[in-house]
Amino acid sequence: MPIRRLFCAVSMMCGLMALPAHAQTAKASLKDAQGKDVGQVQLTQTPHGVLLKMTLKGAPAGERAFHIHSVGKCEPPFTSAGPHFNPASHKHGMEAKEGSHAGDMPNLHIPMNGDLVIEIANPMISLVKGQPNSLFDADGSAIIIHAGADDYKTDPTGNAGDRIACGVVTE
Ligand SMILES: [Cu+2]
Repeated sequence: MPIRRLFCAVSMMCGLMALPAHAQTAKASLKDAQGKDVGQVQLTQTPHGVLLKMTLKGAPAGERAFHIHSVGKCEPPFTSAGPHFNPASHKHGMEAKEGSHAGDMPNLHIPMNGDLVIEIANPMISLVKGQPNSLFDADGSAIIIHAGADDYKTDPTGNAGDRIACGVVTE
């Protein structure tokens, strides 16, 4: 359609026009192994991946790994959530040449009072069902916080230690 093409050429509106009327969203409620609420994550689909906004309250202070894992099941000690979300079968870690997993994200630095709000864009994941990198695949997905920091290179775990909080990604 030539008119639309011309519109695209002269205006940023072209990309916006391709978006659905309502941006797709998802959420996850994080709980620790005792079932205590630790925080909430809001996920919003963008044209360039997914924006995650996480609000932690009373979380354990320290430097901690923050990942998306491949199974939407959070039964303590949260091994039920499976390995990192990795639909492209890459190696772990943003420092790995053959990396990284779609579920790899930067470490959290939780302050002494345990309260933290962060926003992070993950360009490697999608909320759109049917996409190869969709969090809503057959077995779902979960967001995990670990006891230790991710070293950004040890395959496949980042040497991040135990899983201390988990939240299933839901619509
Ligand atoms: Cu993890």
